[in-house]
Amino acid sequence: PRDETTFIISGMTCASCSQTVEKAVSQLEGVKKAEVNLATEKLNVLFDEGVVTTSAIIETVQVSGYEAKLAS
Ligand code: 9UX
Repeated sequence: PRDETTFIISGMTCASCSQTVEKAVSQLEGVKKAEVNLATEKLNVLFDEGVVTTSAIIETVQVSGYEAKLAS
């Protein structure tokens, strides 16, 4: 089953930051698509909820050096 979730990311100040976040999350098993909007500080992720969890995604962002939380 697929799910799509938006996260709010803080700490990104340049385009390279957003690429780091995108790449790290994209490489997680179960993630189909990860897209960062630097201007809105949002990360949109399409993933298989049977394989990866939102907390694993948040953790990956944190390990990359940024803060993440669920939007809404
Ligand atoms: Mo450039 Mo973004 O050092 O942290 S990657 S500002």
